[in-house]
Amino acid sequence: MKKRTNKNDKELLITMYKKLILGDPIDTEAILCEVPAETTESSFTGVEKSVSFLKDFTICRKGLETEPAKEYTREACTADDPAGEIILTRTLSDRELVYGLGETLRGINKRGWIYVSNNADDPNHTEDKRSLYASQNFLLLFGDGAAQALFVDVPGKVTFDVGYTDLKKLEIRIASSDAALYYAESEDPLLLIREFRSLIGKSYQPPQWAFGFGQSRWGYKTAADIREVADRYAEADIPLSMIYMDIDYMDHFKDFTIDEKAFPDFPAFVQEMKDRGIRLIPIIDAGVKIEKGYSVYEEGVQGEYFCKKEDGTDLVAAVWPGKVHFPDFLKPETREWFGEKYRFLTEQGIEGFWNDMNEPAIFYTEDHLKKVFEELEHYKAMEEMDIWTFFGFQDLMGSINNRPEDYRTFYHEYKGRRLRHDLVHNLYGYYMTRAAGESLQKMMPKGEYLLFSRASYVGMHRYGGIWTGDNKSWWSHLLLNLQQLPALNMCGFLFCGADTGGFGGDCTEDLMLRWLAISMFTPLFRNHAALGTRNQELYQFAQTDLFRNLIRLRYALIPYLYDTFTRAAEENDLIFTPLSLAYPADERARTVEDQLLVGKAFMIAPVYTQNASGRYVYLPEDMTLYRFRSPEDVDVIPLKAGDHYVELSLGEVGIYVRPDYEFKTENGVFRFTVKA
Ligand code: MIG
Repeated sequence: MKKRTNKNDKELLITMYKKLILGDPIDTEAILCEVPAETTESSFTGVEKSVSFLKDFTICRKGLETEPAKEYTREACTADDPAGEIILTRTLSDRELVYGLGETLRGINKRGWIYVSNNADDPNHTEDKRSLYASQNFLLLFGDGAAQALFVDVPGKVTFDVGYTDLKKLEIRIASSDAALYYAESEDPLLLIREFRSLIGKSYQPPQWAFGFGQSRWGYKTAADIREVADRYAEADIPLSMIYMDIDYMDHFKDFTIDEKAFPDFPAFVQEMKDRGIRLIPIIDAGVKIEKGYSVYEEGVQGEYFCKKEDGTDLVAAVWPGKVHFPDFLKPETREWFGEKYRFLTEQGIEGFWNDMNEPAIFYTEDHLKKVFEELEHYKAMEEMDIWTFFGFQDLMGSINNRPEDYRTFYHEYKGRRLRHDLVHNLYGYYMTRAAGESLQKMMPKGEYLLFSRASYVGMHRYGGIWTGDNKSWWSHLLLNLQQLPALNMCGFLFCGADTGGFGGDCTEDLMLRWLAISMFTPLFRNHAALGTRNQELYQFAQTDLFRNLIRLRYALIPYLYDTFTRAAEENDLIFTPLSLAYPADERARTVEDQLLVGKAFMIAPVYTQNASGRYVYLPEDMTLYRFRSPEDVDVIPLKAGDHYVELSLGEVGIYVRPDYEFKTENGVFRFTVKA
């Protein structure tokens, strides 16, 4: 891709992607450069249309007859009013594969389900769900003729029906009459990914120490709790580079405060841990506690940094601290102000953060709660509830949090427009993390910081990574962990990982052993668990030797993973490549959903079922299996292309080195070099 500069000094790209603008879309800044819009079919209304360069798609735009108002609050643009909607449809051939969509549920191939981009705080990642915490609207269709890529750059709700309603149809429903669409086609699907990545800008890369192993748990309350974790890892002789601090460290869950009783001399404690090779990584939540005298709140009100309601007053919602205001991260002034707040912690020696609850999660809004109480009066007065009344009552109580209606009651200021929240909902976590990233870059000596977020949108990948949120200690979530990686990479999210061992639910020793054997390959490598679940620090389990050796294996892999990461960031490449993309001529490779290439040198095929002695592995070419029990204890097994049953007991990790590569150990570090 070539670049040239126009008179405004904005980079104009000569790219294979073409842009279609419908109506007056919101500029999300997902795409960094100005892609010339080749066709501006701006105002077709209510008619089906095939636009020449969106080859196989039919577009139907149901919009307003008039030009969109600058005040972008019209009801016609809501998800519930079909007057403002764009529908893209396309037939899927039997042989086509549909990849992408970033952080979503189900397999690498997205066919056969419906996905809704609508960032959601939902801790139950079951197969029937449609939304997770992220919206990454990039689709790749390939495997039958030329490959096609489509990016739907719309920050509100977008529904991707990928063969859900009709197995052979793709239908994309945009809940707005305004959209920016980017489309390209090529014989080479990997080229489409690289080109897309060059449009959205270089991925965030953390410092190398962030590739170490981290221990986290919601519920470490005091310095003593954290010291105990460090001590017990040291006693077990298991390497540890980070301990995460969850909301417990704050004073009443207030951002940029520390509970001084629990952490009497925080800077000294940070230093003490750093001297032991452990960095502390605190959490930051989106909501700012409403409390007289709390400087962040006072400044936020004064500076008009918070999201406002229709009547111009600040929205009052509730999250962990109780009542909060939400910073309007879409305003540059708010971002600068909030980003600068991280200094409170960096000045005490902190070098990394995780941003949470930034969908944003809302336990309830003050306004809605009032209505609930009013309605309760009505129920209270009843002699008896019939069953439908009872269900209504249950609903009233059970759906207080994260209500779509609440997301329509507050506004953002963005590029001279007032935007109702639901129309830009999926940008909130992105812009919170952008606020943090832009400031941290300035605060850190080398410009290097660790930062990742729960909610995201394409574009956020330039400022931080992501973790995939509240998974469970379920075997199915092992496979999900692996299957989410390629699509995250496609959207620029290279620094990513899942809560190892599972966040919710109780983790067993065998689950943890198998999970580590997967997540040791992911850039973000963190054991995290929810309050109230069984303790799952690695020293809690009996077979300490196995755990130690798995973590030692990770550390031996770090130089390779870091180099692979750096190259992927520089060359807009994937770290995790599905076999279908790496071996396009191989019929079997098309459907492999539980193996991945990691960088260029090797493949992984981990065990993800309980009580298995190993698993079937498909080799698209001859490979050498290195079956590790520790960095020093390894079986070397040359394998021919084809199917193999590979024995892998608990604590064993298989690395399948590709024929052009050679594996060596140098001073305890693994090297995979191209054969001479
Ligand atoms: O409502 O801070 O996903 O990692 O431990 C739960 C407590 C809030 C959700 C995060 C999780 C974190 C938890 N948070």
